[in-house]
Amino acid sequence: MTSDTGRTETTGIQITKSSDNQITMNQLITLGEFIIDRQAHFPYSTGELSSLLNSIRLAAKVVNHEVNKAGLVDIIGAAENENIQGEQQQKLDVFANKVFIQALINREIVCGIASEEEDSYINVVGKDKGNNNKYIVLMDPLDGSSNIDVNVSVGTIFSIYRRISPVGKPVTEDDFLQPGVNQIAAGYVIYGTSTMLVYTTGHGVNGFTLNPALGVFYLSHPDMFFPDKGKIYSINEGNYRHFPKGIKKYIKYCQEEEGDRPYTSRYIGSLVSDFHRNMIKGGVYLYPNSSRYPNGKLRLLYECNPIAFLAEQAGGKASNGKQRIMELKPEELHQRVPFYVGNKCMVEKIEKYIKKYDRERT
Ligand code: P6P
Repeated sequence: MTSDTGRTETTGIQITKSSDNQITMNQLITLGEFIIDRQAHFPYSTGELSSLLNSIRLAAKVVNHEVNKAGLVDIIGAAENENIQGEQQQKLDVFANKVFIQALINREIVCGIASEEEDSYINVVGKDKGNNNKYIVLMDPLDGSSNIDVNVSVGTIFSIYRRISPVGKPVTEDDFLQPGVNQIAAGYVIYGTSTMLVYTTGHGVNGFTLNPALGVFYLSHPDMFFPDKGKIYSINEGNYRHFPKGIKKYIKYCQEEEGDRPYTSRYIGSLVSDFHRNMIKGGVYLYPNSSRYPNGKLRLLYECNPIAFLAEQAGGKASNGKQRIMELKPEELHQRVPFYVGNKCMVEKIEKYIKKYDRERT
């Protein structure tokens, strides 16, 4: 069937008609084909990274199926327990965590896994009790899950490193406490009006949209890049009174009538959704430190570092207000940091305000 736009809904072949009625056929690329095609970027790759990304692709489809029908079955709502963050675990949180862990273990391609929903990291032992795999994965299996009950989009965030401890031995905490600059790949799945998988391996950012009828992700957003300027700021202004003075001053700057301002305030309360919109439309996401979260709320290892990798690959910037996020040396698995990510010029403006007003306080 060919719709008006010329895109066939079954084979993924896109047929477009030019003004002089020339027909051009562009084969829509599936995520699987793209991963194989880009494997060439890793000359020494044994295909393990491709297999790892494919296991994430599979898990994303399984979680998407549940997220999309959460309103119909008793999987919405809070699970009985809390995670290490002291946050009420939503049933879908627990489900998504299990699905991603199982998908990664089944493929026997990782040696370790860390998750927001797990108190400590998981040492993955292969069938032969050894484990010669070299990759570890850190993830937030379902970020923004408090939004599930109100049908607001949520996401999965993942970050991939090579282990630094000896192959064949159990993984160590140091394998997980690597700075973000060591990431091999990072990405997110956004379960929104459509489900997308967006990832980078250090060669740009590419977005794939799921065709739910076929269960296939197609390349829909090649080479994603921040617009030159951004006019959106995303922050929970309900915490205004707790913010550092520099952030209060930046918020007022965004609201002033001057030049291309006032900016637009957009805050979904789901990092993946706010970041995804800002990367496409231009904007900045802020989660400052505050009296409630003295070190910020977002977790360095499996929220800030992967999003920072994507942001930098898309021409943006990610900072804790003073330093590049990806150069921070992690101290512990669930470490929180202040987080500012988006258009480079917007993040740099925030850093200037923080520097100016921090100095005034001292
Ligand atoms: P607040 C979700 O819990 C999350 O980690 C991010 O996805 C989101 O941006 C932020 O916290 C929302 O936090 O305090 O504004 O509700």
